[in-house]
Amino acid sequence: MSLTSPTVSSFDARVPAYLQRLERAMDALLPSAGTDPARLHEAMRYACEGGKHLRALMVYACGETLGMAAEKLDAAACAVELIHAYSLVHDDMPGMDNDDLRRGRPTVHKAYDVATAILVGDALQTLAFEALAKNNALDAEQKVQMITALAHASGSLGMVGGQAVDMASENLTLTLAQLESLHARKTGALILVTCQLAGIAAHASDAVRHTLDRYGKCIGLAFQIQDDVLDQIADTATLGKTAGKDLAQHKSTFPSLLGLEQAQHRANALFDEARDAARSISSDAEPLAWLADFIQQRNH
Ligand code: GRG
Repeated sequence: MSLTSPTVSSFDARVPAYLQRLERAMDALLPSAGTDPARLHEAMRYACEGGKHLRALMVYACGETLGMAAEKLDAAACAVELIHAYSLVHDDMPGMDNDDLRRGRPTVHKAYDVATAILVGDALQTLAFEALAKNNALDAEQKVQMITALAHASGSLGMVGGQAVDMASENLTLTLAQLESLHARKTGALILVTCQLAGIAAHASDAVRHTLDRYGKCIGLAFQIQDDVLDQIADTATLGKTAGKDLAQHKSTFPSLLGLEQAQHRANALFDEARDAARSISSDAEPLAWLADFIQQRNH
Protein backbone atom coordinates (compact mmCIF):
# COMPACT_ATOMS: atom_id res chain seq x y z
CA MET A 1 0.00 0.00 0.00
CA SER A 2 1.45 3.33 -1.06
CA LEU A 3 -0.17 5.61 1.49
CA THR A 4 2.22 8.29 2.57
CA SER A 5 1.38 10.37 5.60
CA PRO A 6 0.57 14.06 5.23
CA THR A 7 1.19 14.67 8.94
CA VAL A 8 2.91 12.76 11.69
CA SER A 9 0.17 11.38 13.90
CA SER A 10 -0.77 8.33 15.85
CA PHE A 11 -3.57 7.36 13.46
CA ASP A 12 -0.99 7.51 10.71
CA ALA A 13 0.96 4.79 12.50
CA ARG A 14 -2.16 2.61 12.71
CA VAL A 15 -3.20 2.94 9.05
CA PRO A 16 -1.04 0.01 7.84
CA ALA A 17 -2.61 -2.26 10.47
CA TYR A 18 -6.13 -1.16 9.47
CA LEU A 19 -5.33 -1.80 5.81
CA GLN A 20 -3.97 -5.22 6.69
CA ARG A 21 -7.18 -6.05 8.61
CA LEU A 22 -9.20 -4.91 5.61
CA GLU A 23 -7.14 -7.05 3.24
CA ARG A 24 -7.59 -10.13 5.43
CA ALA A 25 -11.31 -9.56 5.90
CA MET A 26 -11.82 -9.02 2.16
CA ASP A 27 -9.82 -12.15 1.41
CA ALA A 28 -12.03 -14.15 3.75
CA LEU A 29 -15.23 -12.74 2.24
CA LEU A 30 -14.41 -13.08 -1.46
CA PRO A 31 -14.80 -16.63 -2.79
CA SER A 32 -11.40 -18.04 -3.73
CA ALA A 33 -10.37 -17.60 -7.35
CA GLY A 34 -10.54 -21.37 -7.88
CA THR A 35 -14.14 -21.73 -6.67
CA ASP A 36 -16.66 -22.42 -9.43
CA PRO A 37 -17.40 -20.24 -11.41
CA ALA A 38 -13.67 -19.58 -11.30
CA ARG A 39 -13.55 -16.85 -13.95
CA LEU A 40 -16.18 -14.78 -12.13
CA HIS A 41 -14.48 -15.18 -8.76
CA GLU A 42 -11.08 -14.32 -10.21
CA ALA A 43 -12.57 -11.19 -11.81
CA MET A 44 -14.24 -10.18 -8.51
CA ARG A 45 -10.88 -10.33 -6.79
CA TYR A 46 -9.27 -8.39 -9.66
CA ALA A 47 -11.91 -5.64 -9.26
CA CYS A 48 -11.11 -5.27 -5.55
CA GLU A 49 -7.34 -4.93 -5.97
CA GLY A 50 -5.56 -1.57 -5.78
CA GLY A 51 -7.20 1.63 -4.67
CA LYS A 52 -6.58 3.83 -1.69
CA HIS A 53 -9.33 2.32 0.49
CA LEU A 54 -10.38 5.75 1.70
CA ARG A 55 -13.92 4.61 2.48
CA ALA A 56 -12.75 1.72 4.65
CA LEU A 57 -10.31 4.04 6.43
CA MET A 58 -13.19 6.42 7.11
CA VAL A 59 -15.11 3.60 8.82
CA TYR A 60 -12.07 2.77 10.97
CA ALA A 61 -11.28 6.45 11.70
CA CYS A 62 -14.86 7.27 12.73
CA GLY A 63 -15.09 4.05 14.74
CA GLU A 64 -11.80 4.65 16.52
CA THR A 65 -12.86 8.20 17.39
CA LEU A 66 -16.00 6.73 18.96
CA GLY A 67 -13.91 4.24 20.94
CA MET A 68 -14.78 1.16 18.89
CA ALA A 69 -12.70 -1.99 18.64
CA ALA A 70 -11.67 -2.70 15.05
CA GLU A 71 -13.42 -6.14 15.10
CA LYS A 72 -16.77 -4.35 15.15
CA LEU A 73 -15.82 -2.26 12.11
CA ASP A 74 -14.33 -4.84 9.72
CA ALA A 75 -17.61 -5.88 8.08
CA ALA A 76 -18.66 -2.28 7.49
CA ALA A 77 -15.22 -1.43 6.08
CA CYS A 78 -15.47 -4.37 3.66
CA ALA A 79 -19.06 -3.55 2.72
CA VAL A 80 -18.29 0.02 1.63
CA GLU A 81 -15.22 -1.12 -0.32
CA LEU A 82 -17.29 -3.81 -2.09
CA ILE A 83 -19.98 -1.29 -3.08
CA HIS A 84 -17.27 1.13 -4.22
CA ALA A 85 -15.51 -1.54 -6.31
CA TYR A 86 -18.81 -2.60 -7.93
CA SER A 87 -19.64 1.03 -8.79
CA LEU A 88 -16.26 1.52 -10.48
CA VAL A 89 -16.61 -1.71 -12.51
CA HIS A 90 -20.03 -0.66 -13.83
CA ASP A 91 -19.06 3.00 -14.26
CA ASP A 92 -16.13 1.96 -16.50
CA MET A 93 -18.30 -0.11 -18.85
CA PRO A 94 -19.54 0.69 -22.36
CA GLY A 95 -22.85 2.50 -21.97
CA MET A 96 -21.35 4.44 -19.07
CA ASP A 97 -17.84 5.93 -19.15
CA ASN A 98 -16.37 3.21 -21.40
CA ASP A 99 -12.91 3.41 -19.85
CA ASP A 100 -10.01 1.09 -20.68
CA LEU A 101 -7.97 1.70 -17.57
CA ARG A 102 -8.69 1.79 -13.85
CA ARG A 103 -6.09 1.96 -11.09
CA GLY A 104 -3.39 1.80 -13.75
CA ARG A 105 -4.46 -1.45 -15.42
CA PRO A 106 -7.22 -2.72 -17.74
CA THR A 107 -10.77 -2.25 -16.50
CA VAL A 108 -12.69 -5.43 -15.69
CA HIS A 109 -14.61 -5.52 -18.98
CA LYS A 110 -11.29 -5.16 -20.87
CA ALA A 111 -9.35 -7.69 -18.80
CA TYR A 112 -12.32 -10.13 -18.94
CA ASP A 113 -15.44 -9.23 -20.95
CA VAL A 114 -18.56 -7.09 -20.68
CA ALA A 115 -20.86 -9.85 -19.42
CA THR A 116 -18.35 -10.82 -16.73
CA ALA A 117 -18.03 -7.17 -15.66
CA ILE A 118 -21.84 -6.90 -15.23
CA LEU A 119 -21.83 -10.04 -13.10
CA VAL A 120 -18.79 -8.93 -11.08
CA GLY A 121 -20.58 -5.70 -10.15
CA ASP A 122 -23.77 -7.57 -9.26
CA ALA A 123 -21.92 -10.12 -7.13
CA LEU A 124 -19.78 -7.54 -5.31
CA GLN A 125 -22.90 -5.58 -4.46
CA THR A 126 -24.74 -8.53 -2.96
CA LEU A 127 -21.59 -9.64 -1.12
CA ALA A 128 -21.50 -6.25 0.62
CA PHE A 129 -24.88 -6.90 2.22
CA GLU A 130 -23.98 -10.50 3.05
CA ALA A 131 -20.86 -9.20 4.86
CA LEU A 132 -23.04 -7.05 7.11
CA ALA A 133 -25.72 -9.68 7.63
CA LYS A 134 -23.35 -12.42 8.74
CA ASN A 135 -21.17 -10.26 10.97
CA ASN A 136 -21.30 -11.76 14.46
CA ALA A 137 -19.55 -8.79 16.08
CA LEU A 138 -22.83 -6.81 15.86
CA ASP A 139 -26.31 -7.38 17.25
CA ALA A 140 -29.33 -7.96 15.00
CA GLU A 141 -30.64 -4.40 15.34
CA GLN A 142 -27.27 -2.95 14.35
CA LYS A 143 -27.09 -5.24 11.32
CA VAL A 144 -30.54 -4.18 10.10
CA GLN A 145 -29.66 -0.51 10.62
CA MET A 146 -26.39 -0.92 8.72
CA ILE A 147 -28.00 -2.81 5.85
CA THR A 148 -30.72 -0.17 5.58
CA ALA A 149 -28.22 2.71 5.63
CA LEU A 150 -25.95 1.10 3.03
CA ALA A 151 -28.86 0.19 0.75
CA HIS A 152 -30.16 3.75 0.93
CA ALA A 153 -26.73 5.26 0.25
CA SER A 154 -25.98 3.03 -2.71
CA GLY A 155 -29.44 2.82 -4.33
CA SER A 156 -31.57 5.09 -6.50
CA LEU A 157 -31.83 7.77 -3.82
CA GLY A 158 -28.06 7.68 -3.36
CA MET A 159 -25.14 6.61 -5.57
CA VAL A 160 -27.09 4.95 -8.40
CA GLY A 161 -29.53 7.90 -8.52
CA GLY A 162 -26.60 10.31 -8.67
CA GLN A 163 -25.11 8.36 -11.56
CA ALA A 164 -28.48 8.52 -13.39
CA VAL A 165 -28.68 12.29 -12.88
CA ASP A 166 -25.07 12.65 -14.03
CA MET A 167 -25.77 10.75 -17.23
CA ALA A 168 -28.96 12.75 -17.88
CA SER A 169 -27.03 16.01 -17.37
CA GLU A 170 -24.46 15.36 -20.06
CA ASN A 171 -24.00 18.44 -22.29
CA LEU A 172 -26.12 20.54 -19.91
CA THR A 173 -24.73 23.37 -17.85
CA LEU A 174 -25.83 22.77 -14.28
CA THR A 175 -26.16 25.36 -11.55
CA LEU A 176 -23.79 24.99 -8.60
CA ALA A 177 -26.70 23.76 -6.45
CA GLN A 178 -27.60 21.10 -9.04
CA LEU A 179 -23.98 19.97 -9.32
CA GLU A 180 -23.65 19.73 -5.52
CA SER A 181 -26.90 17.77 -5.28
CA LEU A 182 -25.74 15.36 -8.01
CA HIS A 183 -22.46 14.69 -6.28
CA ALA A 184 -24.03 14.47 -2.83
CA ARG A 185 -25.69 11.37 -4.26
CA LYS A 186 -23.13 10.03 -6.72
CA THR A 187 -20.01 10.08 -4.57
CA GLY A 188 -21.13 11.78 -1.35
CA ALA A 189 -23.69 9.21 -0.21
CA LEU A 190 -21.19 6.34 0.04
CA ILE A 191 -18.67 8.54 1.84
CA LEU A 192 -21.35 9.78 4.25
CA VAL A 193 -22.54 6.26 5.01
CA THR A 194 -19.04 5.28 6.21
CA CYS A 195 -19.60 7.68 9.13
CA GLN A 196 -23.14 6.43 9.68
CA LEU A 197 -22.04 2.79 9.83
CA ALA A 198 -19.45 3.64 12.47
CA GLY A 199 -22.11 5.58 14.42
CA ILE A 200 -24.38 2.52 14.33
CA ALA A 201 -21.54 0.21 15.44
CA ALA A 202 -20.84 2.53 18.39
CA HIS A 203 -24.49 3.06 19.43
CA ALA A 204 -23.64 6.77 19.13
CA SER A 205 -26.05 9.42 20.41
CA ASP A 206 -28.22 11.39 17.97
CA ALA A 207 -26.07 14.48 18.59
CA VAL A 208 -22.86 12.62 17.71
CA ARG A 209 -24.48 11.05 14.63
CA HIS A 210 -25.61 14.49 13.50
CA THR A 211 -22.07 15.88 13.77
CA LEU A 212 -20.61 12.79 12.11
CA ASP A 213 -23.04 13.42 9.23
CA ARG A 214 -21.73 16.98 8.94
CA TYR A 215 -18.16 15.64 8.81
CA GLY A 216 -19.11 13.03 6.19
CA LYS A 217 -21.01 15.49 4.00
CA CYS A 218 -18.13 17.99 4.03
CA ILE A 219 -15.57 15.29 3.22
CA GLY A 220 -17.78 13.84 0.45
CA LEU A 221 -18.26 17.14 -1.32
CA ALA A 222 -14.66 18.26 -0.78
CA PHE A 223 -13.45 14.90 -2.17
CA GLN A 224 -15.49 15.38 -5.36
CA ILE A 225 -14.43 19.00 -5.88
CA GLN A 226 -10.83 17.88 -5.38
CA ASP A 227 -11.37 15.08 -7.91
CA ASP A 228 -12.67 17.60 -10.47
CA VAL A 229 -9.74 19.93 -9.76
CA LEU A 230 -7.20 17.09 -10.19
CA ASP A 231 -8.93 15.99 -13.44
CA GLN A 232 -8.93 19.54 -14.77
CA ILE A 233 -5.23 19.98 -14.01
CA ALA A 234 -4.42 16.61 -15.64
CA ASP A 235 -6.57 17.40 -18.71
CA THR A 236 -4.98 20.80 -19.14
CA ALA A 237 -1.50 19.31 -18.84
CA THR A 238 -2.26 16.49 -21.30
CA LEU A 239 -4.42 18.18 -23.88
CA GLY A 240 -3.35 21.80 -23.65
CA LYS A 241 -5.39 24.69 -22.35
CA THR A 242 -7.89 24.88 -25.25
CA ALA A 243 -8.80 21.21 -25.17
CA GLY A 244 -9.18 21.41 -21.39
CA LYS A 245 -11.72 24.19 -21.80
CA ASP A 246 -13.63 22.27 -24.51
CA LEU A 247 -13.95 19.31 -22.18
CA ALA A 248 -15.26 21.51 -19.39
CA GLN A 249 -17.99 22.89 -21.67
CA HIS A 250 -19.43 19.41 -22.24
CA LYS A 251 -19.67 18.42 -18.60
CA SER A 252 -20.38 20.66 -15.65
CA THR A 253 -17.63 20.35 -13.08
CA PHE A 254 -16.72 22.46 -10.08
CA PRO A 255 -13.79 24.10 -11.93
CA SER A 256 -15.97 24.73 -15.00
CA LEU A 257 -18.59 26.52 -12.87
CA LEU A 258 -16.33 28.23 -10.31
CA GLY A 259 -12.93 28.42 -11.99
CA LEU A 260 -9.99 26.33 -10.80
CA GLU A 261 -8.91 28.65 -7.99
CA GLN A 262 -12.37 29.14 -6.49
CA ALA A 263 -13.08 25.41 -6.73
CA GLN A 264 -9.90 24.64 -4.77
CA HIS A 265 -10.84 27.37 -2.31
CA ARG A 266 -14.31 25.81 -1.80
CA ALA A 267 -12.77 22.37 -1.25
CA ASN A 268 -10.35 23.80 1.32
CA ALA A 269 -13.21 25.53 3.19
CA LEU A 270 -15.09 22.21 3.31
CA PHE A 271 -12.02 20.37 4.64
CA ASP A 272 -11.77 23.06 7.37
CA GLU A 273 -15.45 22.59 8.21
CA ALA A 274 -14.91 18.82 8.40
CA ARG A 275 -12.02 19.32 10.87
CA ASP A 276 -14.27 21.65 12.87
CA ALA A 277 -17.01 18.98 13.00
CA ALA A 278 -14.41 16.40 14.06
CA ARG A 279 -13.32 18.61 16.97
CA SER A 280 -16.89 18.87 18.22
CA ILE A 281 -17.30 15.08 18.21
CA SER A 282 -14.34 14.57 20.49
CA SER A 283 -11.33 16.48 21.75
CA ASP A 284 -9.42 13.45 20.48
CA ALA A 285 -10.79 13.16 16.93
CA GLU A 286 -7.30 12.98 15.48
CA PRO A 287 -8.15 10.06 13.13
CA LEU A 288 -10.83 12.21 11.47
CA ALA A 289 -8.47 15.17 11.18
CA TRP A 290 -5.82 12.84 9.72
CA LEU A 291 -8.25 11.67 7.03
CA ALA A 292 -9.28 15.21 6.14
CA ASP A 293 -5.57 16.09 5.77
CA PHE A 294 -4.85 12.94 3.79
CA ILE A 295 -7.68 13.47 1.31
CA GLN A 296 -6.91 17.19 1.02
CA GLN A 297 -3.28 16.46 0.16
CA ARG A 298 -3.88 13.56 -2.24
CA ASN A 299 -2.74 14.01 -5.83
CA HIS A 300 -4.49 11.03 -7.46
C1 GRG B 1 -22.25 2.77 -12.01
C2 GRG B 1 -23.83 2.27 -10.11
C3 GRG B 1 -22.78 3.09 -10.68
C4 GRG B 1 -22.32 4.11 -9.96
C5 GRG B 1 -21.16 4.89 -10.35
C6 GRG B 1 -19.15 6.51 -7.80
C7 GRG B 1 -19.57 6.33 -9.19
C8 GRG B 1 -21.00 6.04 -9.41
C9 GRG B 1 -18.73 6.36 -10.22
C10 GRG B 1 -17.29 6.64 -10.07
C11 GRG B 1 -16.88 7.57 -11.12
C12 GRG B 1 -15.81 8.43 -10.64
C13 GRG B 1 -14.45 8.09 -11.10
C14 GRG B 1 -16.10 9.45 -9.82
C15 GRG B 1 -15.11 10.35 -9.28
C16 GRG B 1 -14.92 10.20 -7.81
C17 GRG B 1 -14.50 8.83 -7.49
C18 GRG B 1 -15.53 7.95 -6.93
C19 GRG B 1 -13.24 8.45 -7.68
C20 GRG B 1 -12.71 7.12 -7.35
O1 GRG B 1 -12.59 7.00 -5.95
P1 GRG B 1 -11.18 6.76 -5.26
O2 GRG B 1 -10.23 7.84 -5.66
O3 GRG B 1 -10.75 5.40 -5.99
O4 GRG B 1 -11.38 6.56 -3.81
P2 GRG B 1 -9.75 4.24 -5.53
O5 GRG B 1 -9.23 3.67 -6.82
O6 GRG B 1 -8.67 4.82 -4.68
O7 GRG B 1 -10.59 3.25 -4.80
